[in-house]
Amino acid sequence: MSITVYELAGADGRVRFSPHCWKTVWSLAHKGLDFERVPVPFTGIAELGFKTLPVIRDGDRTVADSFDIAAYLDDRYADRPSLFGGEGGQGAARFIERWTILTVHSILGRALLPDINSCLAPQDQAYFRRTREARFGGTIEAVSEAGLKLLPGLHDALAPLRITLETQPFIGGGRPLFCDYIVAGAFQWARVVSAREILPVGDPVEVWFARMLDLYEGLGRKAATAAAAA
Ligand SMILES: N[C@@H](CCC(=O)N[C@@H](CS)C(=O)NCC(=O)O)C(=O)O
Repeated sequence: MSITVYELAGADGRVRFSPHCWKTVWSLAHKGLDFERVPVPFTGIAELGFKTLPVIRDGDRTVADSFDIAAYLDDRYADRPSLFGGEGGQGAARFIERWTILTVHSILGRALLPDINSCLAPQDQAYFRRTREARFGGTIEAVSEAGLKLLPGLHDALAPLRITLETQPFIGGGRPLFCDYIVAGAFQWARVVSAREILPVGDPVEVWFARMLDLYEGLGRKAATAAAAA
């Protein structure tokens, strides 16, 4: 039976921008599982009985949170390619998750606010503006302006990732693991909502991200972008 993944979507349901949902979509593809992707607007999440997405339904099991979903999939489908490469890999992936949120999301999540807002349906825009302006303490335009000034700093902060990817094709080593999906989810978020160049062409991180987009028959690369959907 196919697994259902509920994914955050824009006004055009094909536009799937959530970094956390991308982690789950790539995880399901990594496991070689059949899955159906269901678009959900911000204001539709509560109707599902959850506060955030992604959420998966696998038969009678419902699992929320991208990291918990990956752990569930590795446990339930242990005979399929591992997402963590074992318990130590799961611990290390937790570090990568925290690092990504503190280093990458903290900047992109500010800089991209107006881009995210513009791809949402009107009722979602009102919700998004209200919740994000309360969270960041300023208008989404002002927070984004400050966030955009932090982008050069993001380039510097990516140095450990950059030098790692100079000597191995994936963060997971010779093959992609969940830790790769964690970081790639953040750059896919930017790629779907904005035409802005976040990773300079030829940078080892950009070369790795291109490799990530090509995985699973170009699953990430084929994603509808807000610009193409407009
Ligand atoms: N730790 C969670 C975070 C999930 C999360 O924050 N999802 C966002 C979308 S990227 C969400 O659903 N937000 C709903 C809201 O802000 O109302 C995970 O990894 O799944």
